[in-house]
Amino acid sequence: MYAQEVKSTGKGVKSLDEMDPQERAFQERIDADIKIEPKEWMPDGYRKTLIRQISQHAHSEIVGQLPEGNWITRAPTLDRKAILLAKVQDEAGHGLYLYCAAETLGVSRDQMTEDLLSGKAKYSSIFNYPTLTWADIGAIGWLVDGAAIMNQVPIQRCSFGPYSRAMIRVCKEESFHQRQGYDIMIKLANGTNAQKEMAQDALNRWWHPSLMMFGPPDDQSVHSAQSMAWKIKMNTNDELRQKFVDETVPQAEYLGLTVPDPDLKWNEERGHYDFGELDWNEFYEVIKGNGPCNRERLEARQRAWTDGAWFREGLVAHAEKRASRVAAE
Ligand code: FAQ
Repeated sequence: MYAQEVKSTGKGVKSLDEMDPQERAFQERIDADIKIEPKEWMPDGYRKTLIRQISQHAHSEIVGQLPEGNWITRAPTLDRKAILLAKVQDEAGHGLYLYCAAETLGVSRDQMTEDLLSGKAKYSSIFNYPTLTWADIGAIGWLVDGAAIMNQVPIQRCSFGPYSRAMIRVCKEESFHQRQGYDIMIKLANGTNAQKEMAQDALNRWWHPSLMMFGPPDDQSVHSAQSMAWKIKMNTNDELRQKFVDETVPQAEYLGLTVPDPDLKWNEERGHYDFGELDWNEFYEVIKGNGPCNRERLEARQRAWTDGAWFREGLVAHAEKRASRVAAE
């Protein structure tokens, strides 16, 4: 069996000529857009990269419930509360599909949970920022779900069957999330002066972290080249970031809000917006665990795990009792 560790650096991507026959046949299937299914042979590096990306993605959905969950009890109307509740529940569902997709690759749910709770596993940087006002709920739906869609729509076409199929449903739900967020922003931006200021303040705080969701600049991205060759990623981080800026700036203009970037300017020649350099030190600090809410988020997940122990134990006891009754019959 082919067991060479594929180094996931841009430079480490092998050409077809450098591959052994099994690996070459695998790559040719990917190049022909044939999906890879869990029980089929795959290079170790492909499996590892998928486990890393899908589990990080699942953790992001789970931890991502926390910033918005913080506002469920304080939503301004019953309708807003019902919508937010449904949205946060959708995120839990996304986490579960994704954990299942990762499990098909041989990693256990327990292992993934342990990695999250111990702080070993990464989850999206964006969820380490606080939700200070109701407008933040609008900004998250509009910008964070908007960025998530931009990233995940192409992954619907990725090479691994379970991940690509999970993305189809996830993207449908994310579209509703984005619309509900933008709807909150429309109401606030057209409300009183104080409401408009609150919307602007949320945009000011969430704009740059949302752009960082796409990952480091291409020249610092460790995994992009190999992940793109394997069609685990379909675009580079900078390509998707640019697409997001191009689509979102007109939406901010429609709201009458100002994107907090003095360097933002339409570039006629490129047919894209130019935008200012992001603070990548901030990004690396956040993913190292030093963002404004990293500790709080992890503690919330650890508490939920501990508090839920009685329920998990109850389920196991019930399943064991049932199994022994069936065996006795
Ligand atoms: N945060 O070489 P690359 C959502 C890490 S879901 C934290 O470019 P890659 C729904 C990266 O892991 C949001 N870490 O990495 C929702 C790697 O470290 P490692 C999540 C980041 O994997 C909405 C290192 O930096 N979406 O929002 C981040 O090729 C509202 C080098 O980076 C997904 O996970 C980051 N932002 O590209 C839920 C989508 N960026 O692992 C609730 C699938 C990079 O070597 C409420 N994932 N890193 O230790 C992907 O498309 C990719 O994994 C990227 C990163 C694009 C995120």
